[in-house]
Amino acid sequence: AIIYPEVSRTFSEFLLLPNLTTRDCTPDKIDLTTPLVKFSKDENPPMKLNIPIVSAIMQSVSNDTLAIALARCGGLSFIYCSQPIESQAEMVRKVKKHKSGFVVSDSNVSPNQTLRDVLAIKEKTGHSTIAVTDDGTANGKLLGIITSRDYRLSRDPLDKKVADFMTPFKDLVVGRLGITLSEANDIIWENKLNCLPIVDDEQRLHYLVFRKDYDDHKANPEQLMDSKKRLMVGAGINTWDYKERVPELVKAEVDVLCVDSSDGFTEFQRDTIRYVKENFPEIKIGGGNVVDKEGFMFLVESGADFVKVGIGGGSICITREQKGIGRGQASAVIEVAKARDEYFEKTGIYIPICSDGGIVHDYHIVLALAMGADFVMMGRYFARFDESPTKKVKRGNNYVKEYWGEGSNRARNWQRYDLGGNSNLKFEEGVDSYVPYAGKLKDNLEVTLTKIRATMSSCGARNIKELYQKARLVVVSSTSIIEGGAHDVILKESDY
Ligand code: MZP
Repeated sequence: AIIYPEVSRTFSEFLLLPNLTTRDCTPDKIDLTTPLVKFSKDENPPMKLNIPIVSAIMQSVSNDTLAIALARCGGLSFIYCSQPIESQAEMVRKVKKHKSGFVVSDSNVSPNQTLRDVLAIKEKTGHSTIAVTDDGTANGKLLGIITSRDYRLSRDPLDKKVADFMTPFKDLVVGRLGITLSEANDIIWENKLNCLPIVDDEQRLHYLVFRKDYDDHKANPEQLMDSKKRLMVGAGINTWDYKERVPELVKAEVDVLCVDSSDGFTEFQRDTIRYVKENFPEIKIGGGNVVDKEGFMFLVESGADFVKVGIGGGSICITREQKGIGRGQASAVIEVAKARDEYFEKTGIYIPICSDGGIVHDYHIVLALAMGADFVMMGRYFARFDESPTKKVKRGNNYVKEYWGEGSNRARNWQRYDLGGNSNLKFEEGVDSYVPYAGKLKDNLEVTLTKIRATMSSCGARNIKELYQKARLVVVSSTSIIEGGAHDVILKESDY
């Protein structure tokens, strides 16, 4: 055997040292965009994430609801593949129905006009417009407007008029608002939306009208329908039914695939990636998981567009206990990132890497990025939110949500039924557990992103690339970890 002298380390064993924070590096100026897939040094990455965060390919994490919520915040979900092909494809389709931005307008409002001007014009001319929200509900994000000089408010039933007007745009969802006029006004002013409410004769609010992009002023609505932007979604695939699964996911318009396996250094994985590359060359596919240079190079040579790193670090994972296979997540990321940089140096091709599993504290995300990850994948983090697919239950005085590993018998059960009850369950590599319920994804993610930006600001890094270059990491002793938390004080109960 080869015995490596280096100790295998986890995130919690490291801290970042602060660098000079310059005025142009305050948290509000930090850019978190990151490449998702392979690109060469002379081109821009063909797919990027606005935030370096994706959700795990797990039954208890990534369904369509969570995927929509995360994509709206700039991240990406990989819909789980431990389900029948048709139901996974249906989840992908549901995410793809949502628009991420849309403006259709032939209104005669000029770029500098304000909401007040718009309201005045509306008053004078009777021009009307219809707002589009991304999910057709009042909670959805306002996306764009449709205006028409011919469409005027009248005493006719508004819905009929709107329905008629909408016919050529039936792909769009019109936001029916379940909120009051004053709530709508709050939203308008808070978000500085150039937007006007459409009310009926009894001042009941029907639609919000808003205009996002004045540059599209003269655009032809049909053309704008070609340029429609939709939410991005990924999907996991496995190494045994990919020839049936991938074509269905492609038909459902999936944006990116990832082979879901705890050990990606296998011929099965290579065959899966090659099949996708040969049959669907336009589809991007990630491989994994690996923990060293050898595994990384194997997947790169197999054609992977990104590589996922990590074995045994997941919160629900017992692979290390069951099989004795794995590596501390920090050591794995550091080695694979070095291999990625060497490969880039040699070939000019950059293969993004994803640190998968083992993120416990928000600052671990920054550590993973500083160590060279392009983005992180998380399961436990997302399982806690309203949008995750699992049950919320009360335990004692607290609410918790269920969270189980893909290697647990609970997750694998679907195969037994799907394959006619023939497959035997092997030993378990994952556990079935609870995580503390934490509320809405958006609220929690906003806090996490604020913390990430604050840490990067302290490191003097305005973007992730600068973080790689500038971050200074130290290994901490076990006693300094204790020093890092509140210590030697009696904590008061928080009352706010
Ligand atoms: P975490 O964010 O909960 O720490 O880890 C999530 C990751 O754990 C997943 O993305 C996946 O790589 C891994 N995972 C999922 N199920 C199992 C298992 O049952 C597992 N062993 O290790």
